[in-house]
Amino acid sequence: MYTTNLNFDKNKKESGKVEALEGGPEAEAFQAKLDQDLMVEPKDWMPEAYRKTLIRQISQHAHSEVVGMLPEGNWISRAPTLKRKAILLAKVQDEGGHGLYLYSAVETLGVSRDEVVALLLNGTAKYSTIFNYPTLNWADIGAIGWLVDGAAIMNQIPLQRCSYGPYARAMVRVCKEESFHQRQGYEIMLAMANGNAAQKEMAQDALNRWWWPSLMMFGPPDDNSPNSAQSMAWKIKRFSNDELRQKFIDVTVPQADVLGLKIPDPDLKWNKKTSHYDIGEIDWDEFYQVVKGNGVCNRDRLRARNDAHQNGQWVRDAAMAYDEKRRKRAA
Ligand code: BYC
Repeated sequence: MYTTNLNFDKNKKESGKVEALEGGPEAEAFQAKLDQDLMVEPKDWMPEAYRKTLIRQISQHAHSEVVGMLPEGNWISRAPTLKRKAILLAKVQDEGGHGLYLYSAVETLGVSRDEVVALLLNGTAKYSTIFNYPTLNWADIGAIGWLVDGAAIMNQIPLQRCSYGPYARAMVRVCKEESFHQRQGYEIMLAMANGNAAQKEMAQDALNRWWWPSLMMFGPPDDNSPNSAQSMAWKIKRFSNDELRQKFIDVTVPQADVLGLKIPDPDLKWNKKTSHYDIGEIDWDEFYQVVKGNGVCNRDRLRARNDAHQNGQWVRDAAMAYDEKRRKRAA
């Protein structure tokens, strides 16, 4: 799908070419593309800060997909029926696939997948806070599909129009799959909310625990979001964190009503003037604690990824050995 290891930035240095000066013809061509809503492609000139921002966001997005396999993977062997198990297995595999498209997209920016994965494994790179919360029971799997994938879609649909071509194109397929994921989660919630009293209570408890962390997925409030202004000017982000959070709240509250479940927010109310729901205070201290690595599962998640990386070393070695053999034969 994508070319990998283009290393165009390094090539530029090697061939002695210098970056276009601010306001030079290459910078003007870049800006003209943005103004016309055209996509910037890997071989196009781009400001170094634009490239770095994309590497940061796309690699963190990829890490989130891969780390995001862990909380749900925890329930594959304990899904209540064979059908549920098969569906969950497919969903978790999809998330791994999303990670692969995104790592490929990030490689078009001149960094290798090894480099960005190393930053995840040593705890330097971020991934979504939501995956540092534990999945305690089956209802949590419903809540993740409904709320976490629901929030992810809300954020990712506009990313299909992001100014960087490989990222935007990766999002098209990701969004289609996320839409199935959201429905499978909602359907689990529907079954539990319409089940016996204990099942309904489990569904409510899962909503209580996942609601606020899901709202935090959209990132800090706009007035505390250092990257937003520039990312929006570059058309990487098409909506602000608060705008997307509000859209998510507005579509999700009626879905909770259909389930007969209560959103755990005493201040939640419909605002006739704005035609949006108002909500209570989000606990941003909790968000920053989880970002800093102090969430319930941060350490477990990093340990699991590091173990998987080490245990997979023989696969990478075998692939390299096979490639070497093939090259020799071809030569
Ligand atoms: N968690 O200036 P801001 C999925 C960081 S996975 C952790 O607003 P930006 C799924 C942020 O990185 C879907 N960190 O940043 C998978 C920044 O720190 P740095 C995941 C967060 O980038 C499996 C700082 O806070 N989706 O769907 O303009 C199973 C300041 O924030 C978070 C994506 O990754 C957070 N929640 O906006 C099920 C979407 N929020 O990097 C489901 C792609 C903020 O400066 N990413 N931070 O050190 C984005 O759209 C944007 O990066 C964000 C943040 C809206 C998340």
